[in-house]
Amino acid sequence: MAYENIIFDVTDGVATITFNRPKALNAINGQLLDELASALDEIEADEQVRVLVLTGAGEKSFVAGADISELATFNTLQGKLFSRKGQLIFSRLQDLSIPVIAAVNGFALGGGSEIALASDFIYAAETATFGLPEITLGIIPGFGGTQRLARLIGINRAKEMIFTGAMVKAPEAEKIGLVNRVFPKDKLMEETYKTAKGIAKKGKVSLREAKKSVNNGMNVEIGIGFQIEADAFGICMASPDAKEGTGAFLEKRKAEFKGS
Ligand code: CO8
Repeated sequence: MAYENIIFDVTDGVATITFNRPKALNAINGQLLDELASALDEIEADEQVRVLVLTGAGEKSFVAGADISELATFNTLQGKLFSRKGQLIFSRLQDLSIPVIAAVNGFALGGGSEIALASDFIYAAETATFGLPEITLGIIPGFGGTQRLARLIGINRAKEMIFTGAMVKAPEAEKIGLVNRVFPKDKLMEETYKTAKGIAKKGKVSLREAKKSVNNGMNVEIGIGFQIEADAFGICMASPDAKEGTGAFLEKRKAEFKGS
């Protein structure tokens, strides 16, 4: 698929999706969602990709939300279907078998915050701004935000952000656990790729099983979570990567994971 609203790149096992609608501060329209889904298809089909980085084109914005000019035309059914479409695609991000890092370079508002919330963790430029301002438009977060934000930062803080629509600057976002790390804006991508490349050198099976274990354990009773972890551990032990990792330690050399 030729992309018009995103830039898709794969270098040294790290895929990058850059949201790219600069005239609308990279806001999400239906076409952008289709392109995001298509890029995820490409990633899933490419054994070499070990990590995905999400970011926004330009200095000002990561993603400024759903495209309000498109949203404003929706009737009830169209709104519901668009919400569902976004939820399903963002859930694919959350469930992707490789780690996903959101590098938030500017405004991450509404659907932009919701994309970041579907990633595994968020790095932010110190100039980045988060927020779920849907309430000021007479609507609510509809791409998973009411669910993921409360799980990440706690129900009361999530309700405060959703009910007020207030903007949260990166340092505050870090304090409340929405963001993992904050960097000067000219260091954000360098630091993100440093982490991404480090992760890309790890075993693909163990990354996949670790992510699955944490994600699937979040919504079940802890005893079931332990069982999920033990099953995932067993899958890792059966992998050539586990033989390589443990063997390399015992032979006092660096592990060379082949990703199986
Ligand atoms: N949609 C469409 N266009 C946008 C959006 C957007 N979300 N955000 C910015 N733009 C456009 C502006 O209209 C403007 O275009 P133009 O130059 O043609 O007038 C251009 O981008 C630049 O924006 P501003 O001039 O407004 O730039 P400022 O620096 O003054 O302000 C802000 C930047 C604060 C980011 C401001 O643009 C803003 O408030 N944007 C809207 C943010 C917002 O409310 N986002 C939430 C949208 S709703 C949503 O995300 C719901 C998700 C769930 C959907 C569920 C399915 C139904």
